[in-house]
Amino acid sequence: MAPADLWLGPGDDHLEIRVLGDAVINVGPGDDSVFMDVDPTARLSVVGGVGSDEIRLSFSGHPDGRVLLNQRYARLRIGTGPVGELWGWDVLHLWGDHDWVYRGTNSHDGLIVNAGRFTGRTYGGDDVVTLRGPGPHYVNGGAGARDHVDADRGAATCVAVELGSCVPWR
Ligand SMILES: [Ca+2]
Ligand SMILES: [Ca+2]
Repeated sequence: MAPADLWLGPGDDHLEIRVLGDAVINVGPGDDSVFMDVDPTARLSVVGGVGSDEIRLSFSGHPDGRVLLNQRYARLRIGTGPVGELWGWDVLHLWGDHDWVYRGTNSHDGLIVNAGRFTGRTYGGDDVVTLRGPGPHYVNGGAGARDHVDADRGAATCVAVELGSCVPWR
C-alpha cells in the first residue's frame, strides 16, 4: 500500500482517522486536534508543528506492546515495528494497555494516560500529566518548577514534580 500523505495546512483542523498502513500526517500551523487509531505495523509520522496541537492515539490489535514516544528526538516506535516520527504535540491522550515510554521537550508537555504503565521524562517547561489506572507509573518532571502530575494514590512514583497528587512528600 502506498503511504498516505496528509498535509492539513494552516487553520485549526480536526482529523479523525484509522491508519492501516504507512502514513505521514502533518497538521500544519494552527491549533489542531487528531484522533487516530493505528495499525502497529505501520510506519507512522505525525507532526503537530506550530500551534497548540492535541493528539489522541490508540493502536488496534496490539494490546500489550511497548510504545516509545520521543518528542525530544521526534521518534515514535510501536513494539518492534519501524521507527516513525512524532513531534509538535502539546497534549497527548494515550489509550490502550501498553508500556508507554515517553521523552518530552524543554517546553510544555501535556499527557493524559488512560491505561497501561507510563514511564516518562518531561524535562524543562511546566508539564501537566494525568495518569489513570493502577500503573505502576513513573514520571521525572525535570527542570520546570511547576510540573503538575495527578495519579491515584500508590499508582505512580514522581521525581522533580512540584504540584498535584504525586508530589513525593505527600
Ligand atoms: Ca517539558
Ligand atoms: Ca520539575
